[in-house]
Amino acid sequence: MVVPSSNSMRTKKTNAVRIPTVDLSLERSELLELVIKACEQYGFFKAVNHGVPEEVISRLENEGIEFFSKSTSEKRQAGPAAPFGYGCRNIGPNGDMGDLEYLLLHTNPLSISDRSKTISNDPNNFSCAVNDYIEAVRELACEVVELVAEGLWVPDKYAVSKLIRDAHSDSVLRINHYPPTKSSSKWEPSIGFGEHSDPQILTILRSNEVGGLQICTQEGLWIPVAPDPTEFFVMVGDALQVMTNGRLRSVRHRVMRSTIRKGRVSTMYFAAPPPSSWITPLPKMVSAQRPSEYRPFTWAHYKQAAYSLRLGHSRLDLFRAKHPLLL
Ligand code: GA4
Repeated sequence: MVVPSSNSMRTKKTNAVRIPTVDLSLERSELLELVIKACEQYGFFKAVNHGVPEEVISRLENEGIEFFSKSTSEKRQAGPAAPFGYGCRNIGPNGDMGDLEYLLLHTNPLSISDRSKTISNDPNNFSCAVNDYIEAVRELACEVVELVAEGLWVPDKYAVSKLIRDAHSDSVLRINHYPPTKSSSKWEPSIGFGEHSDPQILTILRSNEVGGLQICTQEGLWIPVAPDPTEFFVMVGDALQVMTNGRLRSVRHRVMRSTIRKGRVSTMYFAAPPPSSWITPLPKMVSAQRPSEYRPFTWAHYKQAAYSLRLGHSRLDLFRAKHPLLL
C-alpha cells in the first residue's frame, strides 16, 4: 500500500512498494552494493542479521515500558525534555505537537547516570540497560557507515564512523511511546510525529510490533513500514547526505496513529559527530564535474539551525552552496 504525499492524511491503495531489506551477513561485495542502492534510492532499509543480542533489546524496551506506565506526576519529575528528559506531546522547542510521550537522552554515560535518578526507581539498572543498548547500536551504526564509505570507494573507511565513536560525539537516544487509541467509527488518523528528516548522520530505529512509521519516497509517496520487533531500520540523516555530497539522501518520515489497543514503543539512536566537527562532503565525493553542493558548517551550527525550525521544514537548503538568499 502506498500513500500519496499530500496534505490529506487519508490513504489510497496503489502499487505495493517493498522496503529494501539488507542481510548484514551477506558476502561483502554484494552487501556493499545493496547498502548503497538502498541508501541512494530510499535513504532507508531494514537490517537483518544485525548481531545485536535480543536480551539487550528487551532489557531497554522493558525499562521504557516500566517508565511510561508510571503516573503522570512521576513521569513529569524526569522532564521537561529541554533538551533532555521526559516530554509529552510537545516536540522540540518550536511548538510542534504529536500524539506521543518520550524520553530523550544524551548518550554520554555521565549524562545517562545523572538522568536515571529521576527516571527509574532502580537508576543503576536503567543506566546499564541504556548503556548496553547504546554500545550495541553504536556498533551497528558504525558498521553501516563503514559499508557506505567502502561502497563509495572512500579511501578512509573510518572517515565517518570515527566521528560517531568519538568520546565527544553528540549522539542521542530517544524512546517514544504512542499510547493506544480508542476505536470508534468517527476516528480519523492523527499525527504521532510529524514529517521530517533526522539532522544527524544515521538513525538506528527499532519498534515493538505496533506500526505507524511511514517513509517518503523521492517521488513523494508515503510508504507504511511494517513493524518488525526483532530487526532494525536504518535511516540516512542530513549530515550523511552532505558528507556524500547528495549521493545518499536523508529520508523524510513520520508516524501516523491508527486504531490500536496497544501502544507503539520505538527506540531511535541518532548517531552524530562531536559539536565542533565540520560537516563537509568527503573529498572523494567532490570533483570538477560534481562540485560541493554545500557550504562547510559545523555540527553545532547545523543543529542550531535545525532546532530553530519547525518539523517539516528543510534545513539543508539553508546550507546549499548556491542558496539564492546567500548570493
Ligand atoms: C528529529 C530527530 C530527533 O528525534 C531529534 C528531534 C528534535 C526534538 O525532538 O527535539 C527536533 C527534530 C529532531 C528536528 C527539528 C527540531 C529538533 C524537533 C524539532 C522541531 C531529537 C533531533 O535531533 O531532531
